[in-house]
Amino acid sequence: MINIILFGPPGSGKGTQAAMLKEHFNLLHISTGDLLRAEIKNETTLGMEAKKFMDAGQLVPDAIVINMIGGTVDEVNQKNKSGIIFDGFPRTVAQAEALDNLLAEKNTSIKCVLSLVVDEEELTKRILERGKSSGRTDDQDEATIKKRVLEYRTKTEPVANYYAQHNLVKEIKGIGSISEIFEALKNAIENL
Ligand code: B4P
Repeated sequence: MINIILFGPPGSGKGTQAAMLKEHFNLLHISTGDLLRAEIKNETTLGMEAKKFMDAGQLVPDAIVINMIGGTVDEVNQKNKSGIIFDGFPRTVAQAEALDNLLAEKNTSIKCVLSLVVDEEELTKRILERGKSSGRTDDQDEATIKKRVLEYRTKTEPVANYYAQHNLVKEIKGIGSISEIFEALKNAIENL
């Protein structure tokens, strides 16, 4: 199985690129951001709890996210996919450890972490632009975006160090056209 983590700060293009890569490589796309937004839309207890954190630009607690991801991994066989592309997960070292355990139970593992590199000025610009039409409250003001980037620097960047110990991280320039970045990611996966 080709299991890949698409890694990077908020607004770096993880969701955009994962949608294209899943088609090209027949992968199951697991986006914790999308799963959480679906829970909010359906007004579930989990969604209502997660919303408080998301609106404040904070990460949702690990227990909620890890619990939510459990069953989704099984869909890879049910849907006859070649592997999984994780988008926006794991975002903490505790989530990375939980994912490793979950995959080990299925006799598989992460093959590569593709890390999109984008500077903060560009991230803020992209997220504010998306906020004009996305309806996402976490996209609409600069203070919340700054908080999200700070959460990334303090809690999520250590995840890259966790996987770097096993030599799994490859950095990809995340600035340029969407198709240029797709080509770079596609080549990296083909070279695995
Ligand atoms: P996510 O839904 O994961 O989203 P994101 O970080 O905002 O964006 P992404 O990197 O996917 O950017 P996109 O492609 O959309 O997270 C939202 C929130 O959910 C988090 O803040 C957190 O609260 C919570 N959450 C999610 N997962 C969690 C977890 N595991 N643990 C705890 N909490 C969790 O691109 C952004 C914009 O840029 C788009 O408008 C796009 O069109 C544009 N764009 C993309 N590529 C571009 C390019 N090359 N050039 C110009 N614009 C580009």
